[in-house]
Amino acid sequence: MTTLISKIRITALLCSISFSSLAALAGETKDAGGGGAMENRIEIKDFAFNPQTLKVKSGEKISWVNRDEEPHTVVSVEKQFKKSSALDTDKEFTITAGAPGTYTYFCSVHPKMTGTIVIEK
Ligand SMILES: [Cu+2]
Repeated sequence: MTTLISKIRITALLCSISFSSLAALAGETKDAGGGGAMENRIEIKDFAFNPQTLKVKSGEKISWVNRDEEPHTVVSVEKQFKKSSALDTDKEFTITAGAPGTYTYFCSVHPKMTGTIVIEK
């Protein structure tokens, strides 16, 4: 019984650690070290996706984060990945890069906002 409780405690501790390192990562770009899956981040700011074109390898994660006061969405033009819900300020949307190819996407609230993901093997 005591071991179970200490396991739970350790898990809770680990969770809080990974949460704080995530928070630390949020303010930085890549190169934070620590290993793990590389995260490719696209910032949505001033009604634009930045970077406009992102190259990733299949299997990597891609996250969008909205830095505008307006809600935005991420929708694949050819429905190649699940669309996001409306992202409020500082909300994130993450997908895992699938089959190699070029994926264009847009914001369904502001269809002039477009971006491209190039997935390589
Ligand atoms: Cu938008």
